Amino acid sequence: MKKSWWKEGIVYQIYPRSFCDSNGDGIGDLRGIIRKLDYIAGLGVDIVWLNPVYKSPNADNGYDISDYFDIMDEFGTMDDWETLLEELHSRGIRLIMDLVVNHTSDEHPWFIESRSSIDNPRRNYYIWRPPTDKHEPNDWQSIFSGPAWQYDSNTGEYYLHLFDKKQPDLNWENPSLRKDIYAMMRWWLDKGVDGFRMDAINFISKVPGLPSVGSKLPDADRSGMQYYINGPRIHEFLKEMRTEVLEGHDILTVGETFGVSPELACRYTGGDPPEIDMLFHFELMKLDQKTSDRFRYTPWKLREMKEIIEKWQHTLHGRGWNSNYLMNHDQPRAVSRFGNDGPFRRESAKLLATLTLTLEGTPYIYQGEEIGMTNPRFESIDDYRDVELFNHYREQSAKGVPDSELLPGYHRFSRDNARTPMQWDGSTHAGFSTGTPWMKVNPDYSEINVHTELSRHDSIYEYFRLLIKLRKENKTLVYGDFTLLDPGNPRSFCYLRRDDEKTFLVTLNFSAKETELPVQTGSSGNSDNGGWEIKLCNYPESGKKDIHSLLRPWEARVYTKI
Ligand code: TEU
Ligand code: CA
Repeated sequence: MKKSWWKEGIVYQIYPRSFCDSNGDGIGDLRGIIRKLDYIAGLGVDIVWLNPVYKSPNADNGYDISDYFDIMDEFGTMDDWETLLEELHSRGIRLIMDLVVNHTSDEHPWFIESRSSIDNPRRNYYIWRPPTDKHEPNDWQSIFSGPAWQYDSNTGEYYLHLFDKKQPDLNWENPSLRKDIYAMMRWWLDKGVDGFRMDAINFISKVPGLPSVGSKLPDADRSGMQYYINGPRIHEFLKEMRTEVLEGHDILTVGETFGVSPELACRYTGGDPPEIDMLFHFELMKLDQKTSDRFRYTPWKLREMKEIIEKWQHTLHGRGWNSNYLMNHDQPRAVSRFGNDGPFRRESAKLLATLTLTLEGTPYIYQGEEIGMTNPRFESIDDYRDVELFNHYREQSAKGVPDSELLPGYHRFSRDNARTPMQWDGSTHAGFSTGTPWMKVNPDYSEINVHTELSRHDSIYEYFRLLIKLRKENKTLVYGDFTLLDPGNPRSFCYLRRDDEKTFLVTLNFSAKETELPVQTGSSGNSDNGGWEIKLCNYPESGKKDIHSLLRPWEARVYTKI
């Protein structure tokens, strides 16, 4: 297997709007990030991924770009961005930028021209269709609720928007559009960026003719997704991007790809060179969300989580490359979702970190994960900020669904769960801003914040640091193979990571009950430890001398074979 820095590296994701506000306007910014670089570097991460910082009217917090070549006013200037890049590089940290090229803002000059007349040269930069029987051209549904088409009275046609109506989809069938996108990517590479996280990248090729779903399919399939996910020309476009832009650059590319199987992931990430280096799949994110209703909870079992992880670890081993994440800016807080944000918050936050950082594939840590931040439970819809939620709310309340029925779903699944301001200390607004934050701080900030965390010798932050160090010092944890132990066990998740040199054993108790280990690792007071030496444990007495045969509630341990 080919080795590389982006396989061995660890990524820290920053959502700039919510990270740190340097000038008191309530919005996080680039200067704020620069202030916190030693904090980030202290974790031992090597790569920072920034969510979009380009000019944007912020219908979807920067995922609606109006100028690819400039920085959003609220976040600062291009000079600030250059300083950030320099300061990261001087600490040995690389920077990857979000690349949003499935759509732009409707305020992008291309779209303004495109909508101006049917024969404008930019008309075909977007996807326009005349009405069908005075209605939408087809029955596709927007990912953010409602039809995926918006009527424009100026020319009497509809344009396609898979996301909000302020995010018109670009027409990748048009070679001039592709040329302009590639030129923009080269421009950022010339500025020194170290890679791209490609937003919704497997949505860019739509099935020609844009067929309607029709009424035959069951409800879950009515979105039209089957006509644009991994569409007919996706591999061709990515290969073209590789030749036109990426070739000759030593960078990291990661695709955000909803609806990809492990086999397909091998096709995307397995070539030489690969189409994209790695991708984010959504199978774990669907564990507790199995219906087409984004805000409906479905119970999940640990066994299912183990099956998914095992399948991805096995299928991609030697044939592609994984990326591992338990949350990001679109997902609930991992500790509230997969852990225990009550009495075992600290233990379970560390346990989840152990999982992310001991699998094959590149690990991604999202801001606040390293201090165990939790989902807020806002009591009023007005406290939320996300366009996805508001569009859903508008649709549902128009149908007469009361707030009290909608709030539990929002508490659990709103993307704003991950977007509340970073909790730096116990002062007003958690030290995020001296002004009024753009979104309320989670009320638990007086207990959960960086300052309190760093003052403890057993902090979650420190545990992340130790795990990262362990991974860096042991390439077995990066490249080794994966064997699941005791797959049917409903409470524990245990596995081996192995190569020619070393074997690691990871044991995770995903429950508040004591659980037996599937492997003989010796017991308290017993010198026969089965040849296992403990390297890391999320309980204070680190277990070095005292090796229990039972895993305590939410206990995580990493052993190595001696
Ligand atoms: O997300 C794309 C996407 O399809 C999902 O993550 C979707 O947001 C999720 O299933 C919830 O419905 C990306 C970005 O990560 C997201 O923040 C943007 O809003 C979206 O693209 C549009 O650019
Ligand atoms: Ca600010």
